[in-house]
Amino acid sequence: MSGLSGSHIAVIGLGASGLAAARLALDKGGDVYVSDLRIEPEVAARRADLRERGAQVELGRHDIERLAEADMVVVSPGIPLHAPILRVLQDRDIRWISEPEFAVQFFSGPLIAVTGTNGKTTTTLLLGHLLETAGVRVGVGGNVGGGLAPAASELALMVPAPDWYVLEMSSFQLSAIQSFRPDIGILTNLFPDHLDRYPSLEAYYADKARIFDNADHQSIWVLPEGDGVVDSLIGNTPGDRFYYGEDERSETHAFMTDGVLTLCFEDHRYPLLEMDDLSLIGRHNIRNALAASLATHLVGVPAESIADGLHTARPLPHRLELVAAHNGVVWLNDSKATNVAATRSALESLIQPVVLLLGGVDKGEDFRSLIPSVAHLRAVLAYGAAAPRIVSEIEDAVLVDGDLGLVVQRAKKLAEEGDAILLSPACSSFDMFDNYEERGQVFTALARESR
Ligand code: UMA
Repeated sequence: MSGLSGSHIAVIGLGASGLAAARLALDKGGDVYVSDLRIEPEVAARRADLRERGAQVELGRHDIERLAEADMVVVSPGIPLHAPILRVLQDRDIRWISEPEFAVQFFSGPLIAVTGTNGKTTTTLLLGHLLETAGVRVGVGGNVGGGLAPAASELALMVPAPDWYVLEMSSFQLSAIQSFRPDIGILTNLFPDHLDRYPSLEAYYADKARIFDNADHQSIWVLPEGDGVVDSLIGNTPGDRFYYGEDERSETHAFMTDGVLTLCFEDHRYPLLEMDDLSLIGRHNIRNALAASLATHLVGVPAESIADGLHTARPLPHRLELVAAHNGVVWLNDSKATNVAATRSALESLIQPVVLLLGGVDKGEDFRSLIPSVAHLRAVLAYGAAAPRIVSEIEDAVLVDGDLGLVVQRAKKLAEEGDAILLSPACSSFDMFDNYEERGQVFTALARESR
């Protein structure tokens, strides 16, 4: 764990990642320069905090000469490649790294990295819970956000240091790694997403595949069984592969059999938990639980302890979360579903008729691929910026021109006893909300007022 004294560290972006990276760099003795284009009070408050710790912080601009003279440039994941500042860095042949790449240099133990289009936060936090249940001291964080877990750099400051680190990695964070190498890597699934940021699906998948960059024969990979896209992405990457899936196959080490989540190693079966006893709703959460259980076993945790952890696992906010139930109607908040695949998973997990609330920022995805899953729909209510395209692509979808309150009123009128009213927007929330958490909180409040 080398110190940074005498090194000039530049950090671009003063959101959660930038703040964490700057604090870590200061803690290691670095000479830190942070810049962010925003000047709002929340960013100014972070500037004051960092200045007190000895950093130079500039808001409203990026000083390219300061960046050019830095020994290391750490870039926040939310800054897209086409951002002017990154174009200037490229023109000046100035390399940068992502915040987790910076952080892992100061990790003092083995690392499990979780990536994929959907389920990575649930899998990451469930994995942390299973390891903690087994008495493993674990540092969990990364892309998680939403106040659920810290950025990677904060884990590098934990005292005492954890035995294991678990990081959720987004494609944005993976796009700027160098030596990042997980001891165990989990790739949950791959579906189209972030098409508003990537020029093509292949470019998005290529960033996901960076998790394999520094693999060697000691690497361990936990993968969904029978996923052609994942298999094509991992190719002949070195390391041992362990598969999970709902069905028992010759090569699966974690699967469902007779409704019981089960591990199988060297032909020995370890039953873990009845599916109905898992508090996380939906088939996709069964898969997430199988992935987390398999990785936990590969750390060396016995099946009995994994079973205890699964038993006490609790659902996460905004992920198919039951937030209200009255007059025979259940209200489900799936606000974290910011792409079509996530919404499809939610619909496939429900058996009752559904009033589906869809809409938000149009990220360019094809809503028609929802149609096979909309068979048991009472109604589809489309709102927000993407609504016109949703209505054009999904027959019988109704455009509701107004805020979420208006949409909820319409949903309440349409729902019948035994139905579910599901907010699973398949879009980002930024046209009406600060983030998916706020969208979920507003929906939850509206649901609870709708007695
Ligand atoms: N900025 C500049 N110059 C620019 C552009 C932006 O200074 O040219 C500044 C902005 O003003 C802003 C900051 O850079 O202050 C942007 O930082 P950010 O968007 O990376 O925000 P963070 O708070 O650091 O959050 C990021 C992740 N956000 C994104 O990847 C968009 C958070 O994931 C993550 O929790 C956090 O780092 C900690 O690691 C959120 C997310 O939505 C949950 N992730 C996406 C997803 O999960 O789908 C990838």
